[in-house]
Amino acid sequence: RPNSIKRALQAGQSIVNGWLAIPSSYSAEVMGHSGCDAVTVDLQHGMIGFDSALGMFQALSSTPAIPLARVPVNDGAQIMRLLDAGAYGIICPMISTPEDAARFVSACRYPPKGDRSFGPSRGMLYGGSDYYPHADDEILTIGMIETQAGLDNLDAILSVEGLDGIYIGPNDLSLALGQAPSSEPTSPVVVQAIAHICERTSAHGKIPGIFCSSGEAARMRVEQGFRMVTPGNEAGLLAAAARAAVSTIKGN
Ligand code: 3PY
Ligand code: MG
Repeated sequence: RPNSIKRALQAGQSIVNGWLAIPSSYSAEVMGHSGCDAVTVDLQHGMIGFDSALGMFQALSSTPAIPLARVPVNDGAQIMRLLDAGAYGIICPMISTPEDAARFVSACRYPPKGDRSFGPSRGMLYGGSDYYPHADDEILTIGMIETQAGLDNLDAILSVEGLDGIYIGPNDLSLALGQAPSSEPTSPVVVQAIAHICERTSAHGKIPGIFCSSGEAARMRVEQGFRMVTPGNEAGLLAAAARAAVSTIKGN
């Protein structure tokens, strides 16, 4: 199965990447049918463990959205397990050095390109019986820039072969720059860092992505040049819609 978002991104298009924090295959299925091009199962800050993620990948398989996972940490064993479970791409937090990026990419690639161990049990059910010869090309590798070191080493990180793109974590990046955490930062130092990361990533021919907290914010990021954006996670969307509905009834 071709990775349609990788093709779209390679062709210069931008994609919408939904985000899941609720450990539910039903929520995953609903988000997968929402028009998102990809949906990320967040095992870092979402309330999700491996057993829940498995059912969520199965649910996403019944939708047009490409299933991605964010791992809690740059750990090869966890990355490989999620790929075996059918993730077609990994978003890895806290990439701060080119060594971090190389280790991350290596976990997503079979030898001789990397050190991914062989056993793509559900990967083959999702990707097809020809999974193995195509996996290295189809699996998307996205490293998160959200530390001062990541910012300092940005060009070296972007030079790592096999790294497809960058996702900015605006909350952690704000903290790293001495500001309060925010998904939509307004302090000039963070605004400038975000624009810089977007510009350098595009200059290296890689995919600039960023976590956002709403559709409106994500649309502004696309206009800024980002090509992989998130309209908030499903828990946030649920909370906002529920609040709006209740306040319509109560008139406050
Ligand atoms: C951040 O804002 O730091 C993130 O990782 C977004 O999920
Ligand atoms: Mg973060």
